[in-house]
Amino acid sequence: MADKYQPKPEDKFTFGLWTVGNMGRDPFGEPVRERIAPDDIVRLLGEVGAYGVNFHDNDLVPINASTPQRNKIVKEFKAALKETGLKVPMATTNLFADPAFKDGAFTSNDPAVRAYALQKTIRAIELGVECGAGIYVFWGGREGTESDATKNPVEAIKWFREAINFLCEYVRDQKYDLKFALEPKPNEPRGDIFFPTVGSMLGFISTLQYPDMVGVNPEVAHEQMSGLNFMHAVAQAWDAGKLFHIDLNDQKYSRYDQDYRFGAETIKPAFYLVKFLEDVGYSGSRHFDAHAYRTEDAEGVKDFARGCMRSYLILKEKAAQFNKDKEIQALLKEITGGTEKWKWLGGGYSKEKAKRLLDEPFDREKLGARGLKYERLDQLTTELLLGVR
Ligand code: GLT
Ligand code: MN
Ligand code: MN
Repeated sequence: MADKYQPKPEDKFTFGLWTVGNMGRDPFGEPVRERIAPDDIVRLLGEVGAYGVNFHDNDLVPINASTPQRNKIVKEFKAALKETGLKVPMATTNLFADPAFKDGAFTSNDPAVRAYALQKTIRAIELGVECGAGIYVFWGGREGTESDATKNPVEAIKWFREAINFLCEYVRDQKYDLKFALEPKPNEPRGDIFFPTVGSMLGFISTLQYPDMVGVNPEVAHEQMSGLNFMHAVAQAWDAGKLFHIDLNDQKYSRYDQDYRFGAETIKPAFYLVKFLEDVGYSGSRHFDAHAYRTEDAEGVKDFARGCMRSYLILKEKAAQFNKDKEIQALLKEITGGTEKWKWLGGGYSKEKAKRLLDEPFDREKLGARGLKYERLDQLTTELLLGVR
């Protein structure tokens, strides 16, 4: 019998070259795994059943590669894409690894660094478009400070806006079919990073010259680092029409950026997230921005990648079960009932409605005395997830 959790292209599961290619280096230890060439990563992803592969410019082409070297690498990479049928839905720029970016890229205090960051991004956009990318991610990993003596945040926000506006214009000029997705993170590698949460990024987008071209790329771990509810952040992005991409992974709350396998740690929040994405019909990539534990060898990396996709599909199945569960649905109906009586108040303000509302007699004590049965509903959800329903 075919495995019902075998990923299919329509699941839109993607990984970055930097995720399965992660060599397991950390601030205290040297790499534990060999480097894998980009075309071999593509084959590895094809083997485990992914739909696509994403990259930073320098995941594919080393920062100091000559033009002939670049062309050779891209040719081999494209051949591997053709061979496996994998797509490149997203690309991005590495604006954080090189020492030139030690004080940020678009928000560096040095105007020459800001200009270089813009040039590097334009070149990386060219590379992404050449490989078929439709989404371009901006993760401002070093756009921040350790000491607030060093940078004026209002200036930094203006520089960042200028850069994004410039790049939007460039993309329009070239007539590329490309949208931008900005990825927030509260800290690490900087002490503080500007635009730390999905909410702050959404606020910033509305100040741009071409806000329709720009959305967000929320990452599970980045909101959880701040102790926030990721699904709520995603819901706000969705409501604003800004959920252009998503980075799935996991981690223990309020810690450093752990980038664990999706579903490795916070099963219940992961369930509500998958249920949300499936219920609303999110059609973008399900990108796993995570990497295998440092304990793993090459086989362990495949276990990691398969685990991300398998957990997503299991949680998707659980979400469908939740939506079909008679007892759960009856409780939900009860909880959200009573709308008929108050229908007249919907659809916006009118003088008449305000008057009618002010005349309405409310039984406050009765409202407060009603038990909501949320304990029951939550327990049923827990039991469903634990597989005893
Ligand atoms: C880096 C970071 C991620 C970003 C990637 C895109 S790179 O691994 O931790 O959250 O999404 O630049
Ligand atoms: Mn990410
Ligand atoms: Mn992360």
